[in-house]
Amino acid sequence: RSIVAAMLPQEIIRKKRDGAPLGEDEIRFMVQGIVDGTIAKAQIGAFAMAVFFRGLSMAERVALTNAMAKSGRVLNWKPLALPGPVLDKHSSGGVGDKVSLILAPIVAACGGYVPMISGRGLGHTGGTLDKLDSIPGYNSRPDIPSFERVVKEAGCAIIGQTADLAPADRRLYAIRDVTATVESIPLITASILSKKIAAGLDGLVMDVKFGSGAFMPVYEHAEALAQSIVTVARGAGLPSNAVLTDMNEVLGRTAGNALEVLESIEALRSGQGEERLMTVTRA
Ligand code: IUR
Repeated sequence: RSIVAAMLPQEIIRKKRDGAPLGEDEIRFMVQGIVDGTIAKAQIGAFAMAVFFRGLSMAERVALTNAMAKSGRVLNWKPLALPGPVLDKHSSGGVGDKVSLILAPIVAACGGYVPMISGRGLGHTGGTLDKLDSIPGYNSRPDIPSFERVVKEAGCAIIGQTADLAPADRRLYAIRDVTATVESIPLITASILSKKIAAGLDGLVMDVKFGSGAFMPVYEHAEALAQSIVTVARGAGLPSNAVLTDMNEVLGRTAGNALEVLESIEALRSGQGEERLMTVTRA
């Protein structure tokens, strides 16, 4: 406690600004201050910019991810005694990417359990949450007990980000958004994985998109993000793999929220979705 009390945000920002590695305790202190409001928005913005230019080592990324994951509620599936692994797939997003809608029910049919927490679209890409919200009456923000019940009974549930999972990420992301610090691989890694770890998963596959229909068009950047996510997830104790997929063309036959839901249902009913879409889903 005395060590924590002796820390100053400006000293930690200065250290990272000058390119020095941060300790786990310093990273935890920053995340704590982001959540409890004791660190000013200006300081959070400056910290994000220092990370943007200086980067974070894999060890620092693991520390940031773990601290953010523990900043709120962490789901625990053990008490439900599910007879299969708790699994998820996350995509960095791309035009026409409807893999989640097809994959979650398939994994459930194979005996896995998929508590999928999805996001909105970013830039010109569509988010799974936007697609589900095109279904009249679909409740994409149930309370946690309903979410757990549906995962247990149906084997999968896809919902939006809840207020109590990884609150540090919501605060940090809002500031990144207005300080030109979104495009940082260490910060993207911690943002995505903090939410996945808070969901209590046993395993994760990351689908990193590249090409004109993706948030990150350049292949080498997508590859670096995939490497970062897999390394940090494993470092944080979450078994993980990644695939890299080409989004220079729409994945599947349609782009547009309601159309993509229809295409996904059709692919599941017929077992004959568009070839590239089904190849990515199977991978
Ligand atoms: N999605 C996230 O959850 N976090 C990020 O930083 C980005 C996309 I970029």
